[in-house]
Amino acid sequence: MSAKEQVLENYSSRVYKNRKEHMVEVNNNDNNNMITANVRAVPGIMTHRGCCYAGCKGVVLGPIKDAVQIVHGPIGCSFYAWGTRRHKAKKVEDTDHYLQYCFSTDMQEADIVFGGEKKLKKAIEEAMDIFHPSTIFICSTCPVGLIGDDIHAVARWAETEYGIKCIAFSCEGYKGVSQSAGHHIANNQLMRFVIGEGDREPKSKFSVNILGEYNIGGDGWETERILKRIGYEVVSVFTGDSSIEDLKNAHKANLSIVQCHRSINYIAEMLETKYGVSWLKGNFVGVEATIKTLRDIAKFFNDPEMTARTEDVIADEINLIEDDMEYYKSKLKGKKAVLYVGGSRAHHYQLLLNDLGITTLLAGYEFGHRDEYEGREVIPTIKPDADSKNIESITVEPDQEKYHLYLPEEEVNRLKEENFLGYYGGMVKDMKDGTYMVDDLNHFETEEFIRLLKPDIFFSGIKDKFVAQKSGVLSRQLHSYDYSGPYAGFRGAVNFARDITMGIYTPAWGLTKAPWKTTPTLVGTLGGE
Ligand code: CFN
Ligand code: HCA
Repeated sequence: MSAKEQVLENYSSRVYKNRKEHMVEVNNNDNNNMITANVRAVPGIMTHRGCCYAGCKGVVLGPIKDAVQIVHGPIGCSFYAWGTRRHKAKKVEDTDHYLQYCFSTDMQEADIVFGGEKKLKKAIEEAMDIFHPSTIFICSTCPVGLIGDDIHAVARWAETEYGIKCIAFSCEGYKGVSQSAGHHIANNQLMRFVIGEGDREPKSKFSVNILGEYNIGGDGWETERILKRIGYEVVSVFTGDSSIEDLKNAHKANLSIVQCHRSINYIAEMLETKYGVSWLKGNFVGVEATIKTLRDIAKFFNDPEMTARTEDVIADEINLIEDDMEYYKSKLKGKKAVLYVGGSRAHHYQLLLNDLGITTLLAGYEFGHRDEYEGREVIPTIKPDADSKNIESITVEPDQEKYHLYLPEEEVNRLKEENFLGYYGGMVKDMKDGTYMVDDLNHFETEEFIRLLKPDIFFSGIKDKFVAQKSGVLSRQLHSYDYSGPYAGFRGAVNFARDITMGIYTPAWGLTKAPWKTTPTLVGTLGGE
């Protein structure tokens, strides 16, 4: 019986039926790797997912450093989305920087009964008195939606009263089925109230935005370092180490490079529709992936000098890390991994693991949609203004089902003759037959799959890290990188390889024995004395 069947057979028939649809044994020969994703979790099943508010406030808005972000809600929610994610940012002299502060209305029972708008206004007054910010965000938590406080009206009041920008985000935790709904809400409001307001012209035509890069453990800094070394101008980063001023100018860039597609595809697509900024999916996690992304960008700009410079930088960066990577590869080759992260990272990190000779046995997302698993069909299309740019870019169809892949005419004709069937994104094509994709992996399934698949390493978040380690399997966090990073780009690949080599080879695994292996931890009698 397959590992998947063995896990599923523990369930009641109702849960079996539900969870079966979220597990796929990969078979890339028959292209029938359909999975159910982005739907409600079975109540009580101990899912590792987060909420809409976490996706909006914690993930997309959290890293913006010069906005005072007031959470309208209980202090627990406020603290959670402030102190846990590792988006790094540098203070720039003479600019606002509020990331070290946790702003909260600290809602109490009386506010729930009598309404919390007054308290929210008070919080804004206080923030204005103490910090004089030029931008304030208000983020709702569950109770706000339930009692009906109008945060948008309060935001309009603050704008008139203080002449500042104040944006409200109705991202109550219960909206949608996971963090994913919150990404969408944050994206929509940034598009509506921030992007497009700037008039800073880029200095050169080689101007780019990096979308879906939150600078966890310094990843964004490594990506920017490489791009700047080649000669690109980074107009804005959404939203790692970012400022409102930079985000306002995103529409001025010539290309958006999308690192995490899941959390920001809405902005990439809206920037294209509204301002004609093309975008391409990149990935700076993994050495080969980084090289491919840099070449794709060079192809987009189609400038001989930049193309040559790209190759020079790639060669030099490889030269600097080659020996280290070879050493770590010799230690890690043949090891086996399981990855369970929120969205795109469960795919991206497989590519870095491939660079090190590590095979992925199982990968899953907390809240990925079907296209992150299966990919989305692309249609080769002749670029309408072919002479402006010789590009490969992707745009979304109104029905959101398919993407156009814009190419020069000859290329489109060639692909059509070959009956080209292309897929954009999707991790299944990068996974081996017989491995597993599991959506919304829960606590029970985590334990069971670890027992059955016996991976050498389980990449996780904080909620599942110790489930793995207590069963004697190393776990490294792919959300926070524990206390390490960056893991992106060339230098990041070496950091990552070093960290997992240290973890796997630490003698600690041989020195510990879980107490329940020798002594029962639960003793009781049934119906007895
Ligand atoms: S930094 Fe990103 S890469 S934004 Fe997203 S989907 Fe989360 S916070 Mo945790 S680590 Fe994770 Fe991704 Fe994009 Fe991070 S895999 S769950 S919402 N994520
Ligand atoms: C979130 C944020 C999170 C949580 C990480 C974890 C992050 O989804 O609310 O569970 O370890 O990366 O900080 O994904």
